Amino acid sequence: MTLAPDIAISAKGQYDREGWYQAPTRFSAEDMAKLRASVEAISAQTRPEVVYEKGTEAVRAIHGCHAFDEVCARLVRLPQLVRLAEELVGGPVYVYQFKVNLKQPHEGAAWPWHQDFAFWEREDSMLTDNAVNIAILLDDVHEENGPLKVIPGSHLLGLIDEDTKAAARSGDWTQHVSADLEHTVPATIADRLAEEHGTRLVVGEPGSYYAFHPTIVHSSTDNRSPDRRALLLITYNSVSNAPVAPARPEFLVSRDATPVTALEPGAQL
Ligand code: 6CS
Ligand code: FE
Repeated sequence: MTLAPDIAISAKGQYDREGWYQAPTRFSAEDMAKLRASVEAISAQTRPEVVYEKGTEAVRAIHGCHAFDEVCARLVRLPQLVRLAEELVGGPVYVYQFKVNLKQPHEGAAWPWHQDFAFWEREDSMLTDNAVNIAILLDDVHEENGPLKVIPGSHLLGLIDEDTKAAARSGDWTQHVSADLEHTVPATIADRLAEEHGTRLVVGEPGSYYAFHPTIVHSSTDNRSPDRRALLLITYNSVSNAPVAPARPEFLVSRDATPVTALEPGAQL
């Protein structure tokens, strides 16, 4: 049964109401193969943008790839992503942050309950949460390989976290991308919110992509399966919301707030 056009749920309508939205289309297998090849090549390099799971050589995440890899540089300009970000943010956007969270088979560690905006407000002095995360599934994501879990509607609650941690900030960016995060939502609060609002798993076939809000409460578990769960995340920020003087490394916080110009319609990677 197809929804009559007048009751089709708009991306903006669902995103504003629930804090997340799944795009109706998927990237092609060819595009995914190109992205995975770039991720493999970058993961093999020794450079600050590549971080590892604690005490292991398993890559946890790679950062800022759009600034030095040409496939990633094209990806952030694809019209289907730029136009979606512009619609959800309500105006011109730039790439604030780019990362791939690898969540390796058996070794990929959890991401505790948190809100991304807590990091961007407290560590980068971002003024508002008028930004959007676009998450592209590079692998098949299912219930067993540590999918991202979001709490719909929690983006409307402002920042909820252990302010004692905020009071004693480390100033160490590695505490913002490890399994032992500096700014978290206490599990007791997250569990109560999950009871009240329900949860949504970000699962799907490779090439599926979602948008989720910077303030939505989310987490993911350890990956105890043999299947990798690589998630590519592009954060588009409103050009009017660029932090004045971010201190963290540029591969975590872009200094270039020039609006992204989309490639021609139908552009491929
Ligand atoms: O600190 C940051 O910018 C990153 N850390 C987390 C846990 N989520 C937001 C962002 O990717
Ligand atoms: Fe996050």
